[in-house]
Amino acid sequence: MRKLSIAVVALFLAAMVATGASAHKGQMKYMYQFAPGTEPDLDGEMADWDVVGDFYRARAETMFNQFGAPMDLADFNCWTAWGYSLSTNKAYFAYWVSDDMLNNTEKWSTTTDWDHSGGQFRSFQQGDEYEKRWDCAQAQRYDIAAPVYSSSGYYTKNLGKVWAGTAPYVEWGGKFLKGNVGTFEPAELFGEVAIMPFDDCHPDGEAASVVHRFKEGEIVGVETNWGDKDADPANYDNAYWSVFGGVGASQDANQFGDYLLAPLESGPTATADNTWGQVKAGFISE
Ligand SMILES: [Ca+2]
Ligand SMILES: [Ca+2]
Ligand SMILES: [Ca+2]
Ligand SMILES: [Ca+2]
Repeated sequence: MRKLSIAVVALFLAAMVATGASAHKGQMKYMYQFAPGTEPDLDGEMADWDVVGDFYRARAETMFNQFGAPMDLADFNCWTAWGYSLSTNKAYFAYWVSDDMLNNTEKWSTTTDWDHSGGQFRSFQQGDEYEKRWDCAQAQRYDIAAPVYSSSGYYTKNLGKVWAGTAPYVEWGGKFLKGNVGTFEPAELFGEVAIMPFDDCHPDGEAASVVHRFKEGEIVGVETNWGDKDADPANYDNAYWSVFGGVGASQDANQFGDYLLAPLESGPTATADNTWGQVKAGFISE
């Protein structure tokens, strides 16, 4: 096991060097690798995420709040998980949310920096032309309300490049598991989203943009936020939850956390003596 741990650390450091990782927020997490043909169906059914174990999930219990409200799982509860596929070259984001009162202003604000370049990516204040070109270009902010239809008029949205926030660049499935939106009653929902990754998202569309190519073992930058608004849809109830705790992540990719793109659970790395499960144990014990 000691030998395994050393091998794992070597892999880990190689990935860090390869991506030029800067200091990001929080503790590294892992994106599940879907084997070709096993990518989730975007049908709103959760079952195809059963293979994505707890190791890959972020849960409300470990999220950070930028404001004052204490953790209360009856007020807000969730899990999120990220996956990717080398076959489809898409990122997959799944979430279960339980909320004592769901408004149609509530959503995931999900930010992505696939090549881990870091840096400011919105609100440059250098004029409209500059903003049009560079807003959400080198990192992206997606607002994901689905299956809720947002009061702002979307299920999914890219805040800087409208085209990049809709199908086929962002596709989703989802449904309510309990209750509904706007009823002042407890509600639960599930959603699953597929995102085409960009290193440069251009105002002229996909042909003018640079698509990111996922590589196993690379580290990408991501942050995921949910502001809980209950009685008053215009106000957060002192609750703005994030997976990594990066303040200002909506415009600064240096405030994201890190996800390592995991190897297949049952791929070439999985032999009798060296399964990814043991690798994960190595990470934990080291
Ligand atoms: Ca599904
Ligand atoms: Ca709540
Ligand atoms: Ca709420
Ligand atoms: Ca970037």
